[in-house]
Amino acid sequence: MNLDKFKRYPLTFGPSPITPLKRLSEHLGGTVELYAKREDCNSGLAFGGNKTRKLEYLIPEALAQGCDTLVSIGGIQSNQTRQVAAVAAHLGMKCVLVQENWVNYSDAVYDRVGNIELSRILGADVRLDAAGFDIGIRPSWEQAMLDVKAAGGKPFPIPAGCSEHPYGGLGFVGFAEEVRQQEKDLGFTFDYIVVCSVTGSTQAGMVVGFAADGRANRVIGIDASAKPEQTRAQVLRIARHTAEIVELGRPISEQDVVLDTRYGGPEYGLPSEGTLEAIRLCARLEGVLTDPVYEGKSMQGMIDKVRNGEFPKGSKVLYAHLGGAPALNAYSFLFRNG
Ligand code: 5PA
Repeated sequence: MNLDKFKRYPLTFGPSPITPLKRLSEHLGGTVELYAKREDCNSGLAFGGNKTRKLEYLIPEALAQGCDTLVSIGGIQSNQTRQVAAVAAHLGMKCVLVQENWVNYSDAVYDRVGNIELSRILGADVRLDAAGFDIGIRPSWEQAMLDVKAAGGKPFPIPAGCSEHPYGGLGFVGFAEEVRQQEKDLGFTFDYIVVCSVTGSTQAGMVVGFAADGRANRVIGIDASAKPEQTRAQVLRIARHTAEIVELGRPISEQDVVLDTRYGGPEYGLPSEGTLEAIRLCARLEGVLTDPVYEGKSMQGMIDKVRNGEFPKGSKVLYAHLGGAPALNAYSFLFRNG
């Protein structure tokens, strides 16, 4: 496998820390050891998160092409768009963000606080669009690109979650390489890696990265799209493409992609009671915040799997904390009583 041949523009602090989730592990019976890799605090650029790691491999392309405007897309409380806005500011570039109506939720200030507030403060041109949830390529995003060109700018398109970009999977191939290094210092290896999946390139990159040491199917994706067939197909497609460009040396098969579909409901962006319980439990036992759209669902999935005995006794499980806490403000009604 060869990841080093790709240029990487540093936007993160370096390797993100791995910390034990001791009290949560004990609370769940102590039969499984839980750890978290903290992508949620991987950068000083507007709190970072999984997109910041992905963008490290996209930005060299934007610079090489002489682009002056990053154009991206997401829901109103998208973490992706907030991270793109921060990276654009950091690089002295402009930023246009299409924010669609992906979520059937409307706290009074849903389109004012949290991620979208931060993107506006970061100077992005934020455009609200009425279109609903879809992880594919959107007309509104293509229109934004045409607008930048018409105004004499040079846009660099960054698709939803960076996922459809040919280099979208590279960042999380790097995540696996980083984990292998950290395992040497820790003196043990992880049996499972739990990751939230929506647009797919986070899990796809991990599948390829961990395939290099035989752990592809130990990456347990937890679907948060509530459209799992689409997400699964996208993970598989991106993993296959990424495996080819990093020269993994073996094809990625259907069996390499594990996606648990039990926790994505009731819909994308809306938490179930179980998700809210998991958010509170992790916060109160560990002081670690997760959000109702993504990480709360993967936290719920991990906790539920431990409770059901789905991880063999003695397993060491690594929870990939991908960020997302800035969206919590937009869901204040759900937490009005804690
Ligand atoms: C997101 C995505 P993938 O999209 O790579 O599958 O990652 C899922 C994910 N956790 C997990 C957090 C905190 C995320 O933000 N967010 C999107 C966004 O617009 O923010 C791409 C959907």
